[in-house]
Order: sequence, then structure tokens, then C-alpha cells
Amino acid sequence: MVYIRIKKVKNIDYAYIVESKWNKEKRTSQQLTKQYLGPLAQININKIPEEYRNESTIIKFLDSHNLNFEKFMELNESLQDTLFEKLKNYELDELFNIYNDYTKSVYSLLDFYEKLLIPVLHKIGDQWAKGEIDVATEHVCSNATITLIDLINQKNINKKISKSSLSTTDRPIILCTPEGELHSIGCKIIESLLLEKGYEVYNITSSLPTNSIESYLDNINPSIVVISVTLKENINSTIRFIQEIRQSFNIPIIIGGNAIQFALKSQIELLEQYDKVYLDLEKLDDMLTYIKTLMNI
Ligand code: B12
Repeated sequence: MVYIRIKKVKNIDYAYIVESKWNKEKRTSQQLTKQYLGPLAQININKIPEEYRNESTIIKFLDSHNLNFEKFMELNESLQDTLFEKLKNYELDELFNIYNDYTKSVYSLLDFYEKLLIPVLHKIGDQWAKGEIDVATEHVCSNATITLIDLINQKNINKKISKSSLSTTDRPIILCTPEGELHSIGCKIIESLLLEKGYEVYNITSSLPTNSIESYLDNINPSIVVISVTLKENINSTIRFIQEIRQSFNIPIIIGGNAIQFALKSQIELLEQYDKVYLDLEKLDDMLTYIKTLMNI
């Protein structure tokens, strides 16, 4: 039987999934830790591995902490609808309040982006593609999104961890898009998540000619370059971009974005030959661990 166990360390509650097993020889039950879930204050259904979500003990725990999946989905759907309306009406104060309320208790900034904002942006794209909303409304929504993320960043920048505790190299992370790519919100969101964690970030989107990015890299001397590519038409320009960076610099490169799911196997192989390729932000922790390893911290 698995259940969630809480351990208090320095007054903070941390949650673990543990399995209870009967030890015949010792005639006692033993607890095996199956998975560390993180601080209790940040737990929600998405932090529970899928294979454990239907266990009655887990459901009971989530219910008792008001984290039940159905309630969570209902809450998200209704918040997504509200967020969509507020984006259309450019109600920045209201948008910021939604973010504030959502992240006040259990949900993280990543949850806000993954579960609310990004699904709404996808909905906007689908409605635009079907002709249900016009181009001007789509533009208003993406501009309101960018301003909202700026407001969130302003709040989080105050919490910035001192640089020295993060980086021994003191070299920033560069975020960019390949030539021809005007979709910059992916980078904006990654910027926001990295700023929240205290990293120094230079976001140089949108779409610059490759040679101008190169001279910039030369000046800034970054530790890592992160590239976000949305349109599948831009995968080849991404590959060319990376090849050109590689000719002059030996910097690790992380590539991700919507286009990756449409990339041909041969394109992925070419990209992976250079560095790490991610599709979405679910792997953010993995990406951050990778960044930390690269930065030697
Ligand atoms: C806003 C928007 C625009 C805005 C962009 C404004 C801006 N400053 O960014 C404008 C109006 C400029 C625009 C233009 C166009 N757009 Co547009 N746009 C969108 C929309 C609605 C939202 C994009 C967005 O920001 N999404 C939020 C991001 C965060 O989500 P995401 O891209 O899915 O990324 C996810 C992951 O991939 C990951 N991720 C992203 N980057 C990275 C990087 C790393 C390293 C990692 C780890 C993860 C990661 O994070 C996200 C979480 O899952 C999408 C709809 C959609 N489905 O996304 C259409 C969409 C992308 N656009 C589309 C199209 C067709 C266009 C145009 C060609 C339209 C036209 N005819 O002019 C142009 C192309 C412009 C160009 N040359 O780039 C299509 C693309 C279809 C396709 N082939 O895939 C979409 C999907 C709409 C649709 N349903 O048809 N667009």
C-alpha cells in the first residue's frame, strides 16, 4: 500500500510517497520511499506520478488537503475561461489578481503557466485558425499576455536570489528564437521561470538575423543559449543557427518549443548532435538541473 508521508525539516513540511511492506523476518512493517514530492505547500495532483493517482490513500490525502483532481480540473477550466475574457478585454489588474490568487497557496508559477496561461493561448490559436476570433483579438491577447508576464517578473525580481549563490561563473543565460520566428512568448515564459529561480537572463527575442546574434554572444559571453522554435518551417533555420554558433563558440545549447513535435527524426538527430532538445516545460526541473550542471553550481 502506498501513501503520502510528511517529514518536517527546519519547520517546513516535505511530502514523500512511501510504500508500506511487511517484513516477515523482523515481523514489522517497513516503509520504502518511492518518490520525493517536494514541499507540502507546493503539492498538487500534477506532482503525483500517474500510477499513484487512483490509490484510495492518495485520493484521501488530496481530499483532506483540498487538492482533489476533479476539483482541480474544474477550477482550472473556469479560471481559463476567466483568463481568456480578461485577456480579450486587456484587464491587466484582473489578470494579475488571477495569477496572485492562484499562486498564493499550493500552485507554483510553472503551474500558472502550464495549467492556465498556455492552454488559453492554445485555445486562442485554435479559435483564430477556425475564424472564430479575428486577428486583432489574437494580437490584443498576446500583448496582454506579454504585459502580464512583465508584471509577474517585476514581482518576482524582488525575490531574486543573490547571484553569488547561484553562479560561480557569473555568466548569463541567453534566450532567443531562430531567424523568421515571431513567436516570443515561449521565451518570455522561460525567462520568467528562470528569473523566479534567481538566474541572470538576457531575452533577445524576437527574430534577429543570425550574424547579429553572434556578435551579441561575443559581447555577453553567456553560459548557455536557450532556443525556442514554434513553427516547423523554422526548424532548419534553427539547425543552421546552431551550426553557426558552434563554429565560433563552444556554449551549451538547449532547444525546445512547439515545433519540436513536428520535427523529422533526422532533424532531431541533427539537433541532438549539438545539445539537449526538450518539447515542453514539464521537463523544467530536468532543464534546470542540466543548467546547474553546466554552470557548475
Ligand atoms: C500569439 C500567437 C502569435 C503571435 C505571436 C506574438 C508573440 N509576441 O509571440 C503572432 C500574431 C505574431 C503570430 C503570428 C503567426 N502565427 Co501564431 N500563434 C500564436 C498563438 C495563439 C500563441 C503562441 C504562444 O505564445 N503560445 C504559448 C507557448 C508558450 O506555447 P507553445 O508554443 O506551445 O510552447 C510550449 C512548449 O513547446 C514549451 N516551449 C516553448 N519554447 C520552449 C523552449 C524550450 C527550451 C523548452 C524546454 C520548452 C519550450 O513551452 C510551452 C509549454 O508546453 C499560437 C497558438 C498555439 N497553439 O500556441 C499561434 C500559432 C503558433 N501561430 C500559428 C501561425 C500559423 C502563425 C502565422 C504563420 C500566422 C500568419 N499567417 O501570419 C504567423 C507566423 C509569424 C512568424 N513568422 O513567426 C499557428 C502555427 C501552426 C503550425 N504550423 O504549427 C498556431 C499554432 C495557431 C494555430 N492554431 O494554427 N502568432
